[in-house]
Amino acid sequence: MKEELQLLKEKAVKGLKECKTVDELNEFKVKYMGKKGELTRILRGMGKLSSEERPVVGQLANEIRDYLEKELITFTENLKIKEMEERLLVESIDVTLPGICPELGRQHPLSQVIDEIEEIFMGMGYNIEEGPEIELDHYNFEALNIPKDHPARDMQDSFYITPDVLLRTHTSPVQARTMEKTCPHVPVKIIVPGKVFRRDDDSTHSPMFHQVEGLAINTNIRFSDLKGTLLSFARQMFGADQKIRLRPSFFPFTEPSAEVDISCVMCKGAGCRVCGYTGWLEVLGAGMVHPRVLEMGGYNSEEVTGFAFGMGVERIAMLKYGIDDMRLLFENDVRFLSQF
Ligand code: 2U9
Repeated sequence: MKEELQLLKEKAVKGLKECKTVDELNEFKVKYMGKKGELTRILRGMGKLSSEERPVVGQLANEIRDYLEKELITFTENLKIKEMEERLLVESIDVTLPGICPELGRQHPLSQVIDEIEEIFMGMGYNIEEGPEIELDHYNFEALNIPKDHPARDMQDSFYITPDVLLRTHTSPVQARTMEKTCPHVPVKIIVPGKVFRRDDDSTHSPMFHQVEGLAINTNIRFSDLKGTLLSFARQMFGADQKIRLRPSFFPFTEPSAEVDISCVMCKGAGCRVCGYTGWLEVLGAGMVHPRVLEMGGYNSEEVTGFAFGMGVERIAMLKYGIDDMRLLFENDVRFLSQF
């Protein structure tokens, strides 16, 4: 058996030297030292040896196994280094080549406009509030003094889920909820951005669009505060030379109410196709908060007053970027979106 072991050692050393790859070394390990390997097979036969022979042969077999294991490690390390050197020669990297620039994504133009509006109002001390898109009839209409027979409350114009629950038609219910939450404290100075839903679908209307509405409540808030706030907003958003114009209007939740125009961003007021040759563009609705709405929010309308305003984000984005079809903002075509 000693001779058999010596022969095996010689054969194994020769076999080891013939290994040219790490894979071949792994095969070598299985062939000689694996569970069904040649060394293991010889060791299994040791049971037949006499008790004098067994320790001698056992020691020799252990020595051979240790020797082969050490050699295997050295060979494997050397081969790995050699393989790495060969690969580096073939796959060497030319660090002077220009890199491949990954295409960067960007914010959707509507998100950019919302962020910009938020920044402007935060600069004037407003907080940002958000609320549910699925809303109770109470907060969407009732708390805003919108009468039962108002066209917006018709099933044809709003997306009802049950008679009392609908997709909000404006972000105003968030203001109503904020008043309830904050009352009796003042001031309230919030803007509310978000998605709103109406049964409308053509080149200038989408069933889902975005609004930013604002609300300020305090002692002694006057119409002139509203005018000053909106002029400051228009100048920061559309340019320092902006003018605004207020025309009387009606909303159930404000009294008095106004439509707010800015001077045309295309012709600077001279008159063009975009502004219908008037020099003005309608971008906002606004007014003093109706005393009934203040009362429903918990405030005493004899002690505090407030103003509110609202704007459609899509309209602002279309004017700011010269986009002529609202649907482009919702098609997610990167050729369009990458321009902003
Ligand atoms: C409370 C009190 C008053 C919010 C207001 C408007 C005028 C308005 C439109 C602009 C374009 C909606 O997106 S649009 O179609 N909004 O004209 N919104 S005042 O008034 C409020 C809101 C909440 C508690």
